[in-house]
Amino acid sequence: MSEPSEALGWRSVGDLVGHHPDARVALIGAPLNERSLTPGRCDLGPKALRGVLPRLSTYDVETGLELDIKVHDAGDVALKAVSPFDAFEPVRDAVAAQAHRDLTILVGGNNAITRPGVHALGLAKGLSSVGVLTLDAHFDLRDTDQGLTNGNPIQALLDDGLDGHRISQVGLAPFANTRRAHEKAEGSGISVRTARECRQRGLANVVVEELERLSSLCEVIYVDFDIDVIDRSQWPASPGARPGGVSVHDFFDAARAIGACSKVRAVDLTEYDPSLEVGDLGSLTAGRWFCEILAGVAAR
Ligand SMILES: [Mn+2]
Repeated sequence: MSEPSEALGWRSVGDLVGHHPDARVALIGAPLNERSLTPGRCDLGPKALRGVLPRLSTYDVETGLELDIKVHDAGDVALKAVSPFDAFEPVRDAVAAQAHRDLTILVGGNNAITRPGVHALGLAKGLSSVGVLTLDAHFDLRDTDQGLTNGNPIQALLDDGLDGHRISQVGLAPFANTRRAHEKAEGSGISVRTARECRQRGLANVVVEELERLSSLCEVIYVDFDIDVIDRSQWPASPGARPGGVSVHDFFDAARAIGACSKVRAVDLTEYDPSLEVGDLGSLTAGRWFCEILAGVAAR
């Protein structure tokens, strides 16, 4: 049996994305690939995400939802051979240019796009108005003295003055982080939720608790989906994913809950490397993530 497609007359999520200046949601590609700790091709992520959308229907058989949210495609930020340091302003400004919408979806690229994305939300009322939630197997709290990489966006944000109490980190994996990073996180007030806790209590439950906590402290929330939080068997297309990560089912539920939170004004998808793709698993997972985010926005 073949998969349905546009050619068979189905309305796809790809049909929702285009030049729609008045849309509630914007899509921006941020193909940043420099200074990844494990060299790869995260720059291919935006193209792969856009390319899979025609294979996704707008209809959710589980809830009866018909996705009808237009998405303004703001294109890609030009980041070829650009360092995370030099990417800061163009990524920040690209996100800020869409910040009047309900939500901006920033598709990486490596995790170094998160810092400028957060700063974009802080331009209006300062960094202290912004909360940050990460779904990530890693703390991303490596030192910044050797420069910005995909391993230190959260450390860089702390250095910028973001109060750790306004940061929630969900999905931390064992034997993938250092004691030093853990102690830094706890010492700076970051709320730390491990992969085991997410498995035992439900990732979406943990995420909703953290969204509520951040909502009480912040005016707007930025969410970083470092896709290596997903179990490697279900998500091979990222250098950092490990066995024992969260399940895709839980990841999708969490994405919908995050999309539904009206304080969430920008989300990113990072560390998706299509060159590691196995059987379209990565692109279809990224595409479903996009659908779940939109389904959440539809429920606002
Ligand atoms: Mn990360």
